[in-house]
Amino acid sequence: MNEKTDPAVIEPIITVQQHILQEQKRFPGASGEFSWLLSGITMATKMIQAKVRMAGLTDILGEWGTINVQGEVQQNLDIYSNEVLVHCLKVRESIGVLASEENEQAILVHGGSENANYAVVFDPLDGSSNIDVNVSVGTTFSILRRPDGVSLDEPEKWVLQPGSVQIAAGYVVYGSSTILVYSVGNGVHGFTLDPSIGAFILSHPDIKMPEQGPYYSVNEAYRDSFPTHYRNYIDHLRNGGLNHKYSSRYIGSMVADFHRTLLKGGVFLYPPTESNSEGKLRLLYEANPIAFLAEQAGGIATDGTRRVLDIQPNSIHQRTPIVVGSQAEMIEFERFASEAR
Ligand code: AHM
Ligand code: MG
Repeated sequence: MNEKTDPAVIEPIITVQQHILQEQKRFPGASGEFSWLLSGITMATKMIQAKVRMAGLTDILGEWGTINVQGEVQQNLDIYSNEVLVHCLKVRESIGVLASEENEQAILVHGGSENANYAVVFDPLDGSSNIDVNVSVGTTFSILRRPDGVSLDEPEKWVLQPGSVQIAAGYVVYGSSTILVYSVGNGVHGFTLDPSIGAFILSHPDIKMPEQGPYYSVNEAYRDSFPTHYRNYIDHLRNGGLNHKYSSRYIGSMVADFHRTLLKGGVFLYPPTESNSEGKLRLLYEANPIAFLAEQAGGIATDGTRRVLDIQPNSIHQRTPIVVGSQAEMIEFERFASEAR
């Protein structure tokens, strides 16, 4: 006979809100404002995932890019995701500046409020060219504090800070499930959205990147235009130079490629190429969040010569090459890079 479960016994769960409230005790004086800020991100990403899950249906029904009943043009998912994030974040008193991949300039919000002490920088829908074919996409975000002495009417200065001063960073991957991964500089924690209750539940506490992994991840179509030491490094991994012969995985959605690298170990690269010496990925809202998470999980992230988090940005949409991954692969990469110097 099957054992009956006691209906009065509820399995303990930790929601992301509970977790954030706990974590913010690390910020003296934050008194709830930080958890309120992050709840803007969780709210927005729940709305984005709901739309992402409907992408195929809205295509079939022909509503995409057409005029809706209110006479408004239906927006594509990139723009929708951006607007949702701006909408959910601009009402948070603690946020003074928003900067997005979708907006040329940083946006000043709550311009007059002295309580506005944080800037949020984000890529609302990374990898969105994959949407049409049902491949994972994601949202990345980085949170910075207003630097001392910078006024409310200098929004660029709020965000042009090196990644090492991020006070929090994370991403949401809209994959086979929706997972939020974040860090406030106290380890990396992952939460899976339970769609039946609409809450992100702690599913991956204190993630540590394996010391070494099975995969390298790079767009090999550009191989011939990578610098020689990148080509040699990839050959080395493939040929068993680092204890085993590597397999490759490349989705073309940075968030998904990084998420796999975080959980399984290995290395993800977006190198410089002959035509793009700075690679493709953006420093502030793509490279910095994943570099922060990688380091918090015991990994390493470089631009090929220096720590990603030490780069002083000059412009909001600046690009950077990136190599990020587990200790073993990154130490080996550094050996190849230093021999090339
Ligand atoms: P996007 O922000 O326009 O979506 O571009 C970034 C994406 C990343 O998710 C991914 O790592 C990269 O572009 C893939 O680029 P490529 O097709 O050159 O390999
Ligand atoms: Mg992007």
